[in-house]
Amino acid sequence: EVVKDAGKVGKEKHPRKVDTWLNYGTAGFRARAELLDHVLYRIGLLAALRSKSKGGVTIGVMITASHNPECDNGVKLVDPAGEMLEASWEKHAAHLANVNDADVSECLKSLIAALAIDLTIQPNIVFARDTRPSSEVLAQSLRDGLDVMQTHYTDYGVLTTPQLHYMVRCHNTKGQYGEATEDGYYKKLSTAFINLRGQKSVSGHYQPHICIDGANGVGALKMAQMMTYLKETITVDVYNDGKQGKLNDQCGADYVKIQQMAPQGLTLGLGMRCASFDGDADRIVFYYLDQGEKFCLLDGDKIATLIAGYLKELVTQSGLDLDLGLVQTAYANGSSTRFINNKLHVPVACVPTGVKHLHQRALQFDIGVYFEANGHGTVLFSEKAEKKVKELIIGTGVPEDQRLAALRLSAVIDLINQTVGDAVSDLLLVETVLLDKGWSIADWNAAYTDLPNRQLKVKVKDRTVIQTTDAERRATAPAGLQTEIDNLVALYNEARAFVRPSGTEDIVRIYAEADTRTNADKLAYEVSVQVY
Ligand code: 16G
Ligand code: ZN
Repeated sequence: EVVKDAGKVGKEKHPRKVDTWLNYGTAGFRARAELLDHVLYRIGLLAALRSKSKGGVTIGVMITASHNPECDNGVKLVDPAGEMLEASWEKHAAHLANVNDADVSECLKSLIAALAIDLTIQPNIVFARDTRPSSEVLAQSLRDGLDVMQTHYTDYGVLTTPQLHYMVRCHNTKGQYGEATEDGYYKKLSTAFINLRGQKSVSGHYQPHICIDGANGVGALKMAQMMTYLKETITVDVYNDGKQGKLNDQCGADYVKIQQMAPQGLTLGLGMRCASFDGDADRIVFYYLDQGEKFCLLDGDKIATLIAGYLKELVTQSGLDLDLGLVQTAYANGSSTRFINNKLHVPVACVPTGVKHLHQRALQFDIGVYFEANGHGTVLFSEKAEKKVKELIIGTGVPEDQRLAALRLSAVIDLINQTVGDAVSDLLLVETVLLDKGWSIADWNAAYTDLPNRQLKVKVKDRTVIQTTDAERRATAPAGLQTEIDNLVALYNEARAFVRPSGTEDIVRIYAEADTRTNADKLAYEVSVQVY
């Protein structure tokens, strides 16, 4: 019955008006908002099945297109522990989203049969949306799908993506991870943060003041809310708060990272320490002007090294036997990888682009730090790590400095959003480390010097002809391309370059780094010519 209704309601209220094939890509479905009405409806149906297939645990749905322009939108499913949808379900999602209206019921039926889903199980869903004008209407389409499937759901309204991931995890751990409300989220993070600041007074070069570019999105709103919980610990000025500018327009973390310059709407002056969020606040990058007024960017690699270095010190002080590792992608600056290997002595793994790949790999360490250079990242603490930290805190005869280190580790566990990268949570952790070290942003930046780098994108007829291996660092097709790249790279010092098809846009991306700005730019251009 339900399945039949699903097809009927879809046809009547949410027909598929286009025949563009939409893919469940690296970060779910993403397209121009007007193409997504039927997709949201059908995702409602699929989310219900996903929850049923997991015995009725809570599944999340987030409506956002992150750093994409305001006219785009998107949707992704969040699995029970707050992680990305299991890869095998991506093709089910794509199939259901793209069949003709007449075939929706059939598609559902075959999924139910193939996956042996028990239809009597009550599905549970939580969902939220970003601030895009189109998000509200799309949320209604989603609700229609959930209603047809007689789903029990909580609509959180406007949230950041990481807040929604947090809610999913809270629901499925019976409050152990935190309280499944916005207030619960702010309280959990702010308590840990205030606790970590403890009696420490501001010293050295650290200044407890930061300017945030909110990308004219949800992050600006939620950061302002978080501020009301932070007491007198730090002061934050929020720019690009959405009152004037357009979402992600000449601002936000993606813009700042790619353009390597300050966003519109925030006039960067000497002595200012700034950070940009992206449109759904799951990425953050930092920047400032040095004494020569040169723009300096501290991206995901810099954040990763700061945090990994700090955690390594705490683990060492605690005396705990825990293996700490860091996960990066091909985009990680060569200098950062060298620094991690040679100075931090922390093992580094490299995986293909996309949070799901980094997250999976980070789970293999006792403490896994992962960051994409674009500013998306977090820290994962294994059950073993959390248990050992707890035991040390309550243990008898534990030397005071070891116990203190364990207490700090325990607060970091609460401060970091372990479900996914979270700009607000990452910001608070960075503030914690800088205070502890008495560092200015310039002190932090001095750890190593980034190699100049350039990213380009090229529109090609068919981007799928480019295939890669070795975590996207080498091309296996078309034939001869990698040899050309190798020959070009060999002409420069400290150089590296790769090409890969984008997982979110119909383009090919090129990355190059080399000893000088001019050489990085030149190499990127020369490689791009090979791709045409
Ligand atoms: C998505 C990914 C991000 C990745 C980017 C690459 C998630 C939540 N987000 O935004 O991690 O860096 O795609 O895009 O997985 P690209 O394939 O177009 O370069
Ligand atoms: Zn994002």
